[in-house]
Amino acid sequence: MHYLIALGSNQRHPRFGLPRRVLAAAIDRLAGQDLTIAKASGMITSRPIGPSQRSYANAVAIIETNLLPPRLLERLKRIEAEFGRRRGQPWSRRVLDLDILMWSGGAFDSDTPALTVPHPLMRERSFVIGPAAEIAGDWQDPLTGLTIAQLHARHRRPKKRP
Ligand code: A4P
Ligand code: MG
Repeated sequence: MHYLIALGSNQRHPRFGLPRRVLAAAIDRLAGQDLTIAKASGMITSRPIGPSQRSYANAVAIIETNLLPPRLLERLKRIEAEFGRRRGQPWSRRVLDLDILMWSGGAFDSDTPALTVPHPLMRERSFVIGPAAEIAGDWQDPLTGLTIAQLHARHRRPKKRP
């Protein structure tokens, strides 16, 4: 199975340092016996969406693993916790956020744990779609039928004035 995952950070880590370093360390930490990193995008600095004022470092990665979505989510949450992320307000600043964007199995939805793939906000977020277009342009969004390259092109098109 292939997954596209998103990484974000807008707070430094006491050991790893600045957000970009945090993302690099998270990619290292993800790789293991049952999970390989197939590709990682370049890192971008992005303006924060939501209440937190600090800019984010963002990146995406393609991983290969036999873990099913709920098990992969568990793994991601464990790594977030290890990196010292505190559960608090949603969208608050964070050392590390790991989201599942897409997987090769199509759509996936469950209540326990709460998990929706493709990630519902993925299409609107340039900080996700930009890096994703770099390494997964041909992946197709099962909901809209559009490829990531097409979603990316939509972002770049100037918005029409009302
Ligand atoms: N969940 C459901 N679907 C998924 C999925 N596909 N991947 C559930 C991961 N998790 C999923 O997430 C809340 C719950 O969503 C999880 O327990 C899981 O069961 P969370 O990570 O605990 O909380 P959160 O991070 O506050 O929410 P979320 O939805 O991850 O926040 P977002 O939407 O990621 O927003 N601005 C910039 N520039 N860059 C950023 O990276 N990130 C956020 C966080 C806001 N603004 C940002 C950025
Ligand atoms: Mg998250």
